[in-house]
Amino acid sequence: MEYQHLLYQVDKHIAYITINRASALNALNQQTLTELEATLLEAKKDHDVKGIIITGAGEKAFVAGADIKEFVDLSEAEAKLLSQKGHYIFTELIEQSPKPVIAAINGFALGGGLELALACHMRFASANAKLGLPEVSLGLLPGYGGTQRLTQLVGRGRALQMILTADLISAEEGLRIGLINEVLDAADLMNRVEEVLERIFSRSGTAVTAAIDAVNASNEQTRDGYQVEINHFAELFVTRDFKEGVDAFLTKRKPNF
Ligand code: CO8
Repeated sequence: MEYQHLLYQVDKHIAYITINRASALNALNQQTLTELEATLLEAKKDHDVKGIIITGAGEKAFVAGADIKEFVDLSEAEAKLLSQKGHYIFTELIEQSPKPVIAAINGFALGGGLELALACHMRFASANAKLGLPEVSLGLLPGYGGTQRLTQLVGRGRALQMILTADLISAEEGLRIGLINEVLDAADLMNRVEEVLERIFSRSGTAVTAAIDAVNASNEQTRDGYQVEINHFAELFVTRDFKEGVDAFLTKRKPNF
């Protein structure tokens, strides 16, 4: 399928979703959000896809936020609908994806762009990346989950400092405060993310999915994360992957999941 603002391709079990609006530093307009939803659904149902990388086209930006130019004429009701649409995509299709989703942050990740990265399971950044939630400088606050997910990742004090000052931080600072998993030279970014995914693919897919769900439950009010972990742990005992993993360990060979 052809997309106007996204590139989508699958290679070696990885779905690559590249936000491609270089003229607006890959800002997420409504059309891009709709296309993001479509590609995520495509990746979800494709049995060949085992993991997803989200990145931005070009060398300057991952995603420089929601498209500010589209905000001008939005009513309160329309703003709410748009925020809800973003929440649905970021929470249900990215954070709750049974397949690992990694953000390869290749430049500016601002506002809704950083919120997109925050919804991913991991964030790897190039050394030139700049991160921030500058919404209060526009008279807004983060509207795609940033107030919650940034707080969960870096703690209340640091989240409030970033959100209230609207200041941008470097990738290195992001690494220091736990927002970024690893910082890499731009030329090495994609290779490293692919390497991490390949490592995950060598593990039990069933167990990986269960682990994502159990970790997600730690931040949910409607589920007891400890109970979710206990349930998944017990369920995994009857899977083929578990029998294979234990047998491989006992017979000193590599597992074949
Ligand atoms: N929206 C629309 N256009 C953008 C955006 C954006 N977020 N960011 C950059 N652009 C456009 C610029 O307008 C410019 O277009 P043009 O050439 O037509 O004037 C082009 O991209 C290049 O940008 P600059 O010339 O500004 O490039 P610089 O290198 O000088 O600056 C910056 C780069 C610092 C990234 C600067 O572009 C910037 O500050 N951008 C805005 C960043 C921002 O404030 N992002 C947060 C937006 S708000 C948000 O994300 C809310 C999320 C919650 C949504 C809830 C839905 C209801």
